[in-house]
Amino acid sequence: LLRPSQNGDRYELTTPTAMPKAAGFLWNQRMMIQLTCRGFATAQFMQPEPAKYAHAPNIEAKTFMQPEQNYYAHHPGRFVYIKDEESKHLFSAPYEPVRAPAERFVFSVGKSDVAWAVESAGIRVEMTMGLPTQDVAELWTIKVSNVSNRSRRLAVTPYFPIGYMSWMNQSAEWNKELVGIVASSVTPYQKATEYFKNKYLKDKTYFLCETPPDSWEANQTEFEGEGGLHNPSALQEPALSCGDARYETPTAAVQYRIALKPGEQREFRFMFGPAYDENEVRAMRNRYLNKQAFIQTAAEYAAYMERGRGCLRIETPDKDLDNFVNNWLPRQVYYHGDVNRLTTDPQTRNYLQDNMGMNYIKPTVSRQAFLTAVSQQEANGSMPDGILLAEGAELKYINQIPHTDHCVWLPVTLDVYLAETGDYSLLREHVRTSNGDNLTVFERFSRAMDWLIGARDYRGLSFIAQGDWCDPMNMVGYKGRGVSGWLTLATAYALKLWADVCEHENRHDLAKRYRAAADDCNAAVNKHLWDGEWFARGITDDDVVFGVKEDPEGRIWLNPQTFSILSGAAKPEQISRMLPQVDEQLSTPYGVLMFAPPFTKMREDVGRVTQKAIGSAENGAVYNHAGVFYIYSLYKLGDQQDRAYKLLRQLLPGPSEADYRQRGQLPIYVPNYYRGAWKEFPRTAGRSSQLFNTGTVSWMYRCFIEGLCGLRGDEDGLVIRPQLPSSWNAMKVTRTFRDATFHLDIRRADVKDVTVKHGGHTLPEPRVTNIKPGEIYQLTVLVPQ
Ligand code: CEZ
Repeated sequence: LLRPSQNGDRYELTTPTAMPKAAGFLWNQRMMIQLTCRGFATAQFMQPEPAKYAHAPNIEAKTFMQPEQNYYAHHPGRFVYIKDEESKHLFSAPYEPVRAPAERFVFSVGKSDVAWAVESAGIRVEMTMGLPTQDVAELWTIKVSNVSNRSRRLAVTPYFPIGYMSWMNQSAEWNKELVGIVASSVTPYQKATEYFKNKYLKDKTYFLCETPPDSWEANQTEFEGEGGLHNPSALQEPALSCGDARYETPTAAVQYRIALKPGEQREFRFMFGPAYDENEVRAMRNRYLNKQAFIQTAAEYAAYMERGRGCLRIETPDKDLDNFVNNWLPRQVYYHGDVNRLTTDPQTRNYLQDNMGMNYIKPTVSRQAFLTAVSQQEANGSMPDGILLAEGAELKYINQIPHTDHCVWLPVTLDVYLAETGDYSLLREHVRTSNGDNLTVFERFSRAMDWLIGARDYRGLSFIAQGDWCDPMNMVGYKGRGVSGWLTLATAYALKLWADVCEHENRHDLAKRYRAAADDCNAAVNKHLWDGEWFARGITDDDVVFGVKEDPEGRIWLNPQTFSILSGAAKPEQISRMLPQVDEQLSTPYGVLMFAPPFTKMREDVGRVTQKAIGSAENGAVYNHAGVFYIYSLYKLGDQQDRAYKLLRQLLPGPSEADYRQRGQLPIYVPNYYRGAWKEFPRTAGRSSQLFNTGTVSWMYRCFIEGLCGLRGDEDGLVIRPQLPSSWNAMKVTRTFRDATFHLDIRRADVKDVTVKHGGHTLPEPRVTNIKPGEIYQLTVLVPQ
């Protein structure tokens, strides 16, 4: 079904039907494309708002990226039909639209390309797609080989549907000079002011051929005829009709009639992408559409991916996990930090956490992100719902709904920046906001903390307004009174982290003040929200405590338990009650549920979250972001490595075939959720959302680095406290840290505490100081049995 390549940097899926939505993705700073094993594609590019160059066959709604996207015959994709002129046998690669069973099928996802090899009736088709590092375009190579022992005559017809571009104006035609189909459109709008915004949009889509085809078709309806996509009428003719589309749905189909002797092959190259005008198409063609440029571009792109390789290599008893941590997890972290989910207004908490991951890849990017974020701080110290990243960008979708947690993420993510770099100078940078205030980063963080302290009710609990971390929890506090237990705890955690920084900056007065406020938050939660065995989630506008024993739905929520551990609200005795409840009520074979039981109907004093499909997304899924917070808190406890490791492993599909099938996703990224409702709907439980935009990954990487491997920096050193699961006796780790390289040979031994040996000497404590850039440290690390 599924196999990793030698070093795990590719995964190969050998059937298009067992995991039909399994996909790979590539990106650069201007675009992203997700390709499924069956050949469907979802691509978007930034201009600067996200836009498409291949569309659905009808008007599409514009939203943020959605989970569990469905595919259908006319979904955008990249396909090639192969027809044997003698036998009339027709199939398509990779699999859609014909869906003819292949004798051999390999979908091979690499870090810097996506490829297929498909064989049917003695013909092999190999397709590979890569991206340029800077430009928006897809570079396709399609190789057709005769692997039978007789000569063959074939019609080879790449088919790249362009779809419904615009209700105002759309067309497509062959362009002889450019050697390709060029489709044109006008982005629809109503307001005259929009015209000026749209004027320079890339409203053309091109499909260029390196080799001129024998015929082509630019008209979708003509291509399909009465045969439909499974057997297009155009393929019954001796040639495509060389037609155009005039306010008709454009498509790009081109045909090569070729003869291949046994063992012979032909290679074709194509480009697909958006452009402003023909000059741009021409320039793109000249730049990329030849063999040499393809090779060069692929090498550049691979180097670009390599810059995201991260700071950790592990060798553990779990090879699949090693593959993921060494190859794929840093790549997904890099993606988040590199492109901010391809929006111009990332949610503030996402922006900060995605950049938190970047500390392990390129801390200068994280540093700049703090400056950008606080440059948009409100005068009252609060943070906006989204951070605007482009000129003229606006807060959209969810960012128009007031959420109250954004300030919390400042110290939480700064904690990683400081641990990774020791660069406290960031705090002394001056940042001016549009209201004219010119304050240091330190002052801005303090203001944010003051705002959090102030945004609490008479009980000392934090107002939730129309949401906290949980976006769709929009009706707990919309009347202005409801409070969030989780946010109160997260506030306490943030305040404590910030107090430590104040201490470091010799602001003992402030440290004291923020610690006292944190204690106050913790005390309020203990007083009002401890339910005997776990913490409740909040209190509604009408004073109803929820997330408690009496609740038949939404009885126990994970986040308050997690953050009570992080904030110190939960005493050891409380923790020992909570953890078994989490195990019992929230654990599934696919990870830990965000809460349980899921809601089956609208609860008007909780909100939209209760209306989501049972066990999907925030309605009681294995919502991995919440899961990984919990894992992090378990590692913080220091004596929970088995619970932590089990859950950490469950974030990833596999390694059993049954698990891969159930999740339906390749182990090359972590999705934002797996379906929950494990007890209610076991058939769909575990199913991946297939959405690789998720705050999970920066925390997951952190859990491997700080938790499992126990390698966390402090101001002038690296602390070493691995937390191996009890079933492991040893592991090897390579960690780069502050430009030095650490090779750690970690094993169990008869020691009382972690013991680190360097060059024959035992260090006085498990901590390396005086780290020299460029130096390689060989360490032996002994951990207690
Ligand atoms: O978005 C995520 C947010 O990006 O949901 C998380 C939240 O903490 C992240 O910041 C938990 O709510 O509005 C909706 O209902 C959406 O479902 C979003 O909540 C959700 C989507 O998964 C975004 O991809």
